[in-house]
Amino acid sequence: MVEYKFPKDFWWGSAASGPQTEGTFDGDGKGENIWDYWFKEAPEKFFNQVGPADTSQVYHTYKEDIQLMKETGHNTYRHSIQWSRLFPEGTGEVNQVAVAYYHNLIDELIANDIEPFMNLYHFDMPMALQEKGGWMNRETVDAYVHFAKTCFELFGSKVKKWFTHNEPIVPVEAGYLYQFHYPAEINMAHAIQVGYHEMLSSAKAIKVYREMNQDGQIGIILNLTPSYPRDENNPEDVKASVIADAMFNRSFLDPSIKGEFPSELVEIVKELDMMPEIQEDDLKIIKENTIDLLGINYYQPRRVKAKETPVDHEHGPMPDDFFDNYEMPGRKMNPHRGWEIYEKGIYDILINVRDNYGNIPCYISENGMGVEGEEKFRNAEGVIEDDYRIEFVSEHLKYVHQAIEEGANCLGYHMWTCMDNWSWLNAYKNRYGFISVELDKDYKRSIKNSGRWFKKVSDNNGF
Ligand code: BGP
Repeated sequence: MVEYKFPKDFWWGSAASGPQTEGTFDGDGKGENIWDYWFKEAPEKFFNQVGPADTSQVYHTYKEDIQLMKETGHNTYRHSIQWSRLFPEGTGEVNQVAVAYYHNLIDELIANDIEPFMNLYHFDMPMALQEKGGWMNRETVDAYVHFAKTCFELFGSKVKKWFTHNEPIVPVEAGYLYQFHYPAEINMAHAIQVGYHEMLSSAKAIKVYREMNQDGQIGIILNLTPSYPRDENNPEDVKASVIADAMFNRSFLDPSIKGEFPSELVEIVKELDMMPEIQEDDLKIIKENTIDLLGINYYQPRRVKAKETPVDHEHGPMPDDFFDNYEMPGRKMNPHRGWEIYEKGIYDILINVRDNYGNIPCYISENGMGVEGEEKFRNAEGVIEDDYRIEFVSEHLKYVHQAIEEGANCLGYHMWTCMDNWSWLNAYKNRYGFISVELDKDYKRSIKNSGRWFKKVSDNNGF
């Protein structure tokens, strides 16, 4: 019996990105991006020294992989177009081999009744642009808009769901505050400028998309970390959680949907004297070009308490000058990734979007559980028995279902991810896929228990 039935035409599938799955760093004319470069310069930073060229090789195996997507119940799939594959230098000449590749991928998905969702930026700055400052440099916004326009021209007749960015807060915090993306700076003023340029680039790409009269939807994918205060009755804790929410969620959520940055955040940035460079018309462009569709990535909540001991950071201000993270006693953790598992967070996000963001169409664009050492769960038939992942997904889906019952406009669920893939500095450490990929066995694929389970969920439109 199907106890949790989802609305008709619900999107079932998974998400991945070009740089994490395709492999072949310089194959077929692909240019270098920041990951290819960083791995070359500092391989010791990457878990087991596995680099981005050595990932699931989907570039070569996409046809077989799409059959596996069918076997795991996908009716939709998100990928990203690698900027440095299409434009090896970030701008200039288009790589025609890449054009053919993405056409083939998209055609193969459509031929198999899997709707392609395409994202434009998934942390993969072409190195030629990074050398000129990357997102710090306003010219990168123009180069990005040109890249976006080229993608709409080339693939817009086939792809009807576009996303400007995946998790734009991540290049901000990882690249300019916490050093887990290149250029690994610690500089709050740069972080703010980078975030501003990303947001501007998103609005400008949306403007171009609408001017081209494309008949699809365009949105953005945000990783939302609902902020919970240690003590709801302590005004200082509540204030800390409001600030954390403004910094890490509303910084992109508000301008993407309401066309305006949150006033709490603007006040803080002004007090820090770190206002980004804003040109005439920028704010008008952001105001007028909001999204049609919101992708929500949800992994973990943020628990926050009032700042107790101020820290004098060597490199100037940091977000944690404004709040402390709080390790709530008894919280459930994913021991492999060190992230809290709090299933109700997904419901709280959907209800927040329903109540405070006009109930804009949205879907869960990533949710998943990274596990280290999954080989030990492989049974005699060669199948990984990842029942913990089935539990993780089903417990989250129950809350998605509840939110929909209560009126949330949630249209689908994509798990992170389809094939086990390469994940930035963590490389191949944590496995997330419905399908296992064995690097040392010539990238052999096998569907895990969770993939078989998901097929039934998709077929029944519920579970
Ligand atoms: C999200 C990213 C993905 C993926 C995932 C898992 O934030 O959009 O690209 O990496 O997180 O992250 P990790 O592999 O670091 O655990």
